[in-house]
Amino acid sequence: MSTTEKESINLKLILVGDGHTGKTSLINQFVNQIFNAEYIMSIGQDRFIKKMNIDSKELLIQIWDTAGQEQYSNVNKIFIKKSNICILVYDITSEKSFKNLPKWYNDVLSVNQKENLVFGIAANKSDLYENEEVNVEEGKKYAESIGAFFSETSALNYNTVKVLFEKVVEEYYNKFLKETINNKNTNNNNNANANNNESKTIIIGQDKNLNQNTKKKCCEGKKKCPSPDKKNQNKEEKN
Ligand SMILES: Nc1nc2c(ncn2[C@@H]2O[C@H](COP(=O)(O)OP(=O)(O)O)[C@@H](O)[C@H]2O)c(=O)[nH]1
Ligand SMILES: [Mg+2]
Repeated sequence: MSTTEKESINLKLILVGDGHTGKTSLINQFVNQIFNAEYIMSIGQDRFIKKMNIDSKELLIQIWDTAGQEQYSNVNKIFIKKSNICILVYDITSEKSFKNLPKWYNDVLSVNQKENLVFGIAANKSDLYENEEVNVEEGKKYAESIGAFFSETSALNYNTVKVLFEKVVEEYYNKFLKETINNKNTNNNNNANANNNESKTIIIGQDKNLNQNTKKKCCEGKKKCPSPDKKNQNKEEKN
């Protein structure tokens, strides 16, 4: 890829879990670096955007907040379906919120069976450890069982929240994007007519098409494509 070419990568991330576990607070801390001790009821979904940089690439993370009491709402389902990353949130002071995680996990899988869906688990309210009802080892064990990244968070503490979001995004990037982007870069480097000022957005979810484009060769997919030198050589041999 040309060094002047701008590239934005859009990723969709959703937080699910029981009400009061701290989903809205985690997002608020990550996006705005603030914590509000009052409970602000989330109505439907709210969408937030956060820019991140990985591998000198700019990622635009769309973060969707959901309302716990609307577990089965169609709106929730639409956003779950579109997401690339899902963070399951429980409150370490509420055993019930932890026990409900498998239900949330299965709900997500029932609408989003994408192979490339990354899961994270936030064991939130870690600052309230005196009132802990769920041992951290239990949380880790469950995360391991579903192949999710596990993180203890406190919505009061930016660093803990940053680690959670960054790790899941990095995991998605390394697993599902890095290779596609590198292939695309090689392809672009070989394209002598590349427009250096082009600005491109990769919409995740269409990356299958993107792969197909990068695979296309000059002979439209024919396996053996003689290089120009070889073609000339053949001509000369005939003459
Ligand atoms: N001590 C503490 N309180 C939190 C934390 N996260 C959220 N809260 C509080 O828990 C309540 C519910 O948080 P909220 O973000 O609205 O939960 P949601 O329903 O999952 O979106 C609010 O009063 C928050 O201030 C946390 O990490 N530590
Ligand atoms: Mg909320």
